[in-house]
Amino acid sequence: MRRAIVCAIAMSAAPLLSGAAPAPKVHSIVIDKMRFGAVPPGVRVGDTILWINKDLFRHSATARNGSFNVDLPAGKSGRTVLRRAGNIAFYCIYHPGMTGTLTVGR
Ligand SMILES: [Cu+2]
Repeated sequence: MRRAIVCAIAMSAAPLLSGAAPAPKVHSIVIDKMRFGAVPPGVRVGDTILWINKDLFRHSATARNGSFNVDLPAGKSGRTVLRRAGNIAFYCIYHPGMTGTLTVGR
């Protein structure tokens, strides 16, 4: 019982002690004129990608490794929370010529 209490205290204090961990960020990638816009630098695990579709067409943001698949009707936006580090190639399932690569750091 005592051990459980100590453990709970240690866990609750952990975020205060690990001051180096940055807060998650939201990065935007704009889709316009049948292209994915610039992929932002400095994307890390835990961050969110906000996909903004400015086109009059439906698009998707679909990871080739299956880690996300966001449907993006015309003029709409959608979000992906990144859970794994690495290079993630993505494309649009409706227009396979639309491609990009996200680099996700730890
Ligand atoms: Cu598309």
